[in-house]
Amino acid sequence: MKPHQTWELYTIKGFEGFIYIKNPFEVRGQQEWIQKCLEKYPCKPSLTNLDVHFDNVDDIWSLRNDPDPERRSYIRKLCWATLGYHHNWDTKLYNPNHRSSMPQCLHELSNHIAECLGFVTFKPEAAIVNYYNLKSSLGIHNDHSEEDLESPIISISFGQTGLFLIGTDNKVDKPEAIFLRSGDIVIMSGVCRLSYHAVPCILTEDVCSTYFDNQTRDWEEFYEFISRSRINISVRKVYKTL
Ligand SMILES: O=C(O)CCC(=O)C(=O)O
Repeated sequence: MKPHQTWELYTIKGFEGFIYIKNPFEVRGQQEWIQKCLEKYPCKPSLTNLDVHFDNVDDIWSLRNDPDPERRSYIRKLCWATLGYHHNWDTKLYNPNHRSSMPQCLHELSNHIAECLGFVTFKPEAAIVNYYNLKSSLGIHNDHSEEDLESPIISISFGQTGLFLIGTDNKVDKPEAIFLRSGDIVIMSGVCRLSYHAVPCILTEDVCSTYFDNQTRDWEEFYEFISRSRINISVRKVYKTL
């Protein structure tokens, strides 16, 4: 990442606790994170949406070259992966006994962001990685599953641009809309921690020339994927620390 003294931070009047950081990553940093989100984070011990439908699916990224068309399609069917304490989508609860370890790099990245912004008690305990294709959207919701609602959510976006709507504690107030481009970070803290939000659509932009100018051969396949997709990692502190 770039030195934090150079980060461009923005807030929105009337949306206290909402912080937008315009892409503070170096080009190489973004490439490494995208690579991790595709190669590492959908593998065990993470849970993914594919576990529900298919047995023994792991290393989803390398299956993109599988001779079997069904297995080859898994990467495009990937919608989410959970890391650390696993969010249960049905009960909207976490289970203290149902967790895997948080990847060290993600732990360090989110701690660094939190510290730079003064959230000194933040502890990265759970992450949801969302994978969007160009037709995906995320409906209006707020994140209330965590016991610790005093700690912020740190949300990092890569790849194609998401239109992000941030509202208030009710679904009636008019939301503000911002574009989240590759590398952008959003913090939802304080009053905004429980605000309703949504991603109604994904837009395509030329992410290659803007962000990934030094393409190597190894990177080509990641670029091909990301030119048609968006990835969002949201990191959370789940439990109150005594
Ligand atoms: O994709 C995004 O920017 C938001 C993700 C989100 O709201 C969530 O995972 O709860």
